[in-house]
Amino acid sequence: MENRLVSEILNLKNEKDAIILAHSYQPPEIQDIADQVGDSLQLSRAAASTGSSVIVFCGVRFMAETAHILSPGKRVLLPETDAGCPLADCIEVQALRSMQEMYPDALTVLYVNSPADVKAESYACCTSANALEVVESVPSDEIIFAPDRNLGTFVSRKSVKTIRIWNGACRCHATADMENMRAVMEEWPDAELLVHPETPPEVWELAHAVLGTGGMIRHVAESCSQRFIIGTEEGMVYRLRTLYPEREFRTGGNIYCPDMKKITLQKILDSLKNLGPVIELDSEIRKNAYDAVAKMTEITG
Ligand code: CIZ
Repeated sequence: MENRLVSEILNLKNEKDAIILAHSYQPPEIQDIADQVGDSLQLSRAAASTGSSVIVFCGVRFMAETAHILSPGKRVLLPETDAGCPLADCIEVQALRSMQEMYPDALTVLYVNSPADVKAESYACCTSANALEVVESVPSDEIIFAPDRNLGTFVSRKSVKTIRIWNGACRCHATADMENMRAVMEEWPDAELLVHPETPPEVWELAHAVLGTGGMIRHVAESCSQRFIIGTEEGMVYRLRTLYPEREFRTGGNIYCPDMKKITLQKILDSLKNLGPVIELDSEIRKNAYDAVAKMTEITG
């Protein structure tokens, strides 16, 4: 059944001039059929640079929106419209505007895990990998950082700027199971614990390094350790095992995102057949959101 679906998807993909992009938090069978697996920004850049006219984005809505923001001439499909992100849903335009009125001298730095219309109200976007660099580079000593409070706290501990932090969080990272993490560490005392900055500060204190998914991949490449405990969404463990089959990886903290698992092989096939559901944005919102993403690229290269 799975083999039949996979060959139908691969045939249709060529027929429809499509490329399949999958986030590292996607289930194994989706990562296996993707043309590229990566973090949200990497994938959006891949969408912009590909010669294919159709992008099947296997991730959650804000990621597919970012791909559309960077490549408006292409058809970006999100195979499951209901694949959302509770962190992105923690913020909306009116509420951000109220905070901006409270701090009129602050510039807004917005984590890419946010809706397109809120990106459009921001000065610059950032990812978990470049948040500190973006905050340090924007021309203001006062910053509104949104929507993730843990990433905001992580940045504020390293920056001398005044950071006004939005009180949002990723439901699955913010509730990382510390007991499970400690138990796995006890079972693998020689392992390095790598955790995501969306986890709370008490988790960082246990960790060898606090990194986004791209940073975790680079860290493993440079480390001499054989074993790693991964404190981010469990899909990342499959990604790391694929990249480094000679090393050992386990999840720590039971971090599982139900939205990331809403995309299935059947939904990808249906999406290719129907060339939908398509991501569409108001053109003014898309343009202003593009400016905020472009500002990040200007800063970080
Ligand atoms: O933006 C991304 O890709 C996410 C959700 C995590 C990361 O650290 O790359």
